[in-house]
Amino acid sequence: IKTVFSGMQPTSGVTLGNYLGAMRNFVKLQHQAKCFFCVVDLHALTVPKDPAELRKNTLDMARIYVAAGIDPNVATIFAQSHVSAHAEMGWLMEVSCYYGELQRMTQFKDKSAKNEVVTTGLFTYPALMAADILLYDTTHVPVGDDQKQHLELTRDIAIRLNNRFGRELVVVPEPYIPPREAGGRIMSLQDPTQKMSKSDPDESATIHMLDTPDVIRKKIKRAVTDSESEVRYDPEKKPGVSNLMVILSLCTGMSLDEIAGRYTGYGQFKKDVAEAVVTTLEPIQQRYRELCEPGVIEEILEKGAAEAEAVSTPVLRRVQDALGLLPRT
Ligand code: AQP
Repeated sequence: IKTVFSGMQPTSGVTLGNYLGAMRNFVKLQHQAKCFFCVVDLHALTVPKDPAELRKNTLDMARIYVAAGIDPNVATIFAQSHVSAHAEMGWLMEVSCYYGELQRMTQFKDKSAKNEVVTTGLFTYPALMAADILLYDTTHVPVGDDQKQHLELTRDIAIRLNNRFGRELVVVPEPYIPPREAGGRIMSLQDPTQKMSKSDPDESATIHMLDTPDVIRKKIKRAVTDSESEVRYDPEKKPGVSNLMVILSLCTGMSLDEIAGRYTGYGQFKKDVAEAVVTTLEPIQQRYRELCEPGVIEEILEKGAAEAEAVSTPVLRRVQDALGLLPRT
């Protein structure tokens, strides 16, 4: 692992799924590789947003990165729109991938069916995601399981460009996706066959990273399980219980086997899951509050943008040149 890039959209209500599936790995990887963690505000615009809210959520997402343990002196944290290479490279990726490829993206199918307004950007979003990744000569991309298809497209575009130009014009990135039992797909508390999602209209289905301890306890108490009483890992037959087991395992370090051997019913099990989540999120929430002091996160983003620009501009120039765009003299 040499270079890591990942991004999260600044939508309000970052979830426990975002944390366990992706952000937790960002924190680990920052000590193993050069890391770029982006607040992808341009991606957030694919679904129309209130401007003031988007600005606030962008700052909040960056605060949550730092609060979760990403050290801005070790990794680069920045806002996507602060580095114009992303938008420029985005266009170059749009002209390097095919309409049919974008049409096959299942996230577009899901989101366009749910949203009233379907923007062109929602359709071309995976091309911008490819740009984000390829701009840093990224070797590994830590994301949740739901991003697998988009990442596969990024790899296809990269391989196509390299074949066309007969050299390693861009680095072909590898996915870094945890298996399901390691948090790759945290499920909804109300419908454990669906992924936990920020945009779920059912509040009780999702744990947000900034939920209070009482709210977390209530949501886990109400989480859908099954009519048995056995705590056993079986995502097919017992999706609700298995999901809670994964959450407990990731929040405490206990293995799934240890957890299975510990309980004879769901009452104490759910209480322990709730306390483990509260204990995991409380210090993050405390640091988040400290980071709300004016100017603190803005300074981190300013420094991050300069670092990101220095790395991405030469890569953009390399791709522009290969595609035949005239350099400025
Ligand atoms: N349920 C999940 N389990 C594990 N990982 C998850 N991720 C999202 N949901 C889960 C991962 O978190 C990162 C956030 O990416 P994003 O901000 O682009 O959001 P998203 O992938 O569109 O998913 P969300 O957060 O649930 O938003 P909506 O509701 O808009 O779909 C990614 O690495 C993602 O894989």
